[in-house]
Amino acid sequence: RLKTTTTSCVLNAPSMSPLELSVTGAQLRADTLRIDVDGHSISEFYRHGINSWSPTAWWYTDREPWRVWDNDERLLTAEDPATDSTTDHRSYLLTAWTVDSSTHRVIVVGTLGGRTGVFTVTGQQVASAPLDPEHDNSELTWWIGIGEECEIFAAYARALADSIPEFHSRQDCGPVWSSWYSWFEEITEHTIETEVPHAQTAGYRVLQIDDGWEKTVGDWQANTDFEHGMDHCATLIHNAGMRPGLWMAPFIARSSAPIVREHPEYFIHNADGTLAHAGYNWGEPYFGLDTTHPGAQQWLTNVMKRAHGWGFTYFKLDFLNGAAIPGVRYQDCDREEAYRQGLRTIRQAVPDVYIMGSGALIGSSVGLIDGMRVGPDTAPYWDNTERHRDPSGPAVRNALRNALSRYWLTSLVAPDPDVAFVRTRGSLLSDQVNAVTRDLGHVMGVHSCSDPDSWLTDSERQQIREFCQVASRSGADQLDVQQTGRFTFTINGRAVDFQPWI
Ligand code: 9PG
Repeated sequence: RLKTTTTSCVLNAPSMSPLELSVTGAQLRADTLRIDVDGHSISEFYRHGINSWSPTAWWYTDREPWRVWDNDERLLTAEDPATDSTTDHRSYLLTAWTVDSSTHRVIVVGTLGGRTGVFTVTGQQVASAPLDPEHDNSELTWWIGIGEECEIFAAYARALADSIPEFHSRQDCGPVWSSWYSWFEEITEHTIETEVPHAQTAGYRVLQIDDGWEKTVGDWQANTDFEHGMDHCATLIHNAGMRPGLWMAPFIARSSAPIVREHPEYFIHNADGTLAHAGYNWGEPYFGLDTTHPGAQQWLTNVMKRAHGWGFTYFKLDFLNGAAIPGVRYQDCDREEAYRQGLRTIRQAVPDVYIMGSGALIGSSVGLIDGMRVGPDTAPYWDNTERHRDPSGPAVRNALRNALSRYWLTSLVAPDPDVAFVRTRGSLLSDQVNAVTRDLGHVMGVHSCSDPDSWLTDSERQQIREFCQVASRSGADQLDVQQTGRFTFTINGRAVDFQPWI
């Protein structure tokens, strides 16, 4: 029985010793954990998604689950069979619930150590199981604490960092210009050449080439739109004093990619021997790399070393969850361990680069990557009415809600809320919402933008310079950001309230 002045729960775990709950948290080892709430019922709770894009928000037990709107193709990419349910409220890695809304006291329960629990929450009970019960039947380490919301989430984050031996503190990389949210796949060598001098003048530190440069997803060589090769672009960016950045998705390959034909054994299979679909994008299914296969590991190493050899030192590694899908692998290990093995292979191949993970499994990436996308794609529009209420659909609103709901990750990785906007050309966003996207960058501490210089007015150009200048400050000059509540902050003393936008 867990008792505080305002709440009382019954904790159920084998061989459990009495627990003292506090903000420092209690730890226990068990294969599953069940908390029966007794004396109050859980109404508001924290739903945390499995990967960068998965729906994450404070939600209510008396509503339908907060999940990817019925869209089977997107479900595979932005969710996971273990964390999605049409009927149950599921949360990955941790959950929390409010025990006293007047004092903002919450209970947080989570798993530690890179192996992850999935929670099922009802009004009366929080029950949990390992993410991959088939392969993972040894005990997990559970953490539970109670306290003021921001403090208790921060305490859990500290415990998580301490529990991962290979944990490296987050590094920062300065403001990033990305080609995605303006040109999408319509990029050429010329697009990049044109942007380089302007990005340099604006004060960007990284110029990142997104999807559209490769032959195909799975064939990581320059296509004919980059006729002088990727080393040419990297050199240009480098000579302009910026860090060359490249988008890749090395844990997946489109079904039509040559590597799938040549080495189907490098990919995760179904029990019947067919290749397992990791998701759909680019108009066809894609497969997930079996990162436990020695041949696949060598291929991955070669792919990363080659891109590094071109001169890229910042990698946006996307669709990472492809390596963690359920299925048959060369080595019979749990899927999170396979995923971490893949990240370690990359780290060993290219040790000193900045890695920004996207589509990343949140808990299993901690300690192995520098930056992490913490929400679905943003877009130059506010909401995604075409996808009804899908919280994983591209839109500023979805990106903002997800990112702020994961603010607690700040001490573990650089949490990327996706690009901020300044431009009014090629956008449906108002100046006011544009300013909100920049404040979001400031509070998360990760600044990126995709506005091409040629689309900007003179005053917008000036705003970009200011954004980059603030993002480049270090030490005592850095913005002073304080979280004052769930969605409220001060930025250098200026109060910023995101609640009305959530
Ligand atoms: C390039 C893009 C950009 C973008 C990434 C990622 O859930 N989904 O189906 C889904 C599809 C695409 C996607 C994200 C989610 O976009 O987030 O920044 O790099 O790939 O193709």
